[in-house]
Amino acid sequence: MFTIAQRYKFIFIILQYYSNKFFRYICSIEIILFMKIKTAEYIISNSDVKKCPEGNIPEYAFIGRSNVGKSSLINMLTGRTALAKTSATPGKTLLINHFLINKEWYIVDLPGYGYAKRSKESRDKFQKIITGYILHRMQMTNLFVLVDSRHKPQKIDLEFMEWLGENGVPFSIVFTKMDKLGKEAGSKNVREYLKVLHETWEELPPYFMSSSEDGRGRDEILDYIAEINENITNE
Ligand SMILES: Nc1nc2c(ncn2[C@@H]2O[C@H](COP(=O)(O)OP(=O)(O)O)[C@@H](O)[C@H]2O)c(=O)[nH]1
Ligand SMILES: [Mg+2]
Repeated sequence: MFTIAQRYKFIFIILQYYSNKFFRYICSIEIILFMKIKTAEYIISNSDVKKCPEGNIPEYAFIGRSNVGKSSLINMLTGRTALAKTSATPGKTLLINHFLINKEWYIVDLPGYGYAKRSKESRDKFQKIITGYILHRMQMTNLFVLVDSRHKPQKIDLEFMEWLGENGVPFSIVFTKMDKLGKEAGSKNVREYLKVLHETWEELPPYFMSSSEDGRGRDEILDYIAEINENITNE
């Protein structure tokens, strides 16, 4: 019925079809599992949410107590040593900083909270900026709440997370400075932290353990971002 040449051609077409499919599958795995930071650019700093960049590029915001290691984490994630300024004098800036990554998504560096020496005026301003951004910024796809892995759960962080939950804000936790504790002590602290969260949360938010010193958590956080980005584009 078919000549041998036709049979071979048929088999060849089938093989080509499946190898193409397989190739595309491998490529999509690569996108999801290995996010590479090709470009990281500082774009703008604002104290007014309305002046933040327009458009619908997804944003990943970072927040936590002053000195928790937020700037260091942003530098570690992007592989740029001085993208976000790291400093030993906390609590000074009340700005929303946008960094464009791979021309595809933003890292947003939010002001640190819980800085005791702030004036009432400064605290009110902080409140306005934070609620304005977190509750009304449509582009914010996830908020990373940073907590220092060395400390016991702090009231200010727990209350802040509760407020996020009440307002339906999608967030995850990053335990910072994991290198400062031994392996055992570090994971014990995290376990105890999660136990306290379980007292109020039925379902725990995603969490990551990181260190800006040794790069721990980098792949996990970037993959998490890549996965959300992928879901957004496929929607
Ligand atoms: N050992 C260690 N020190 C860190 C880490 N992250 C931040 N630090 C230090 O903690 C201090 C505050 O960090 P910074 O990134 O400026 O905190 P921010 O105020 O939250 O932006 C700096 O002295 C950093 O060098 C970390 O992962 N490991
Ligand atoms: Mg900082």
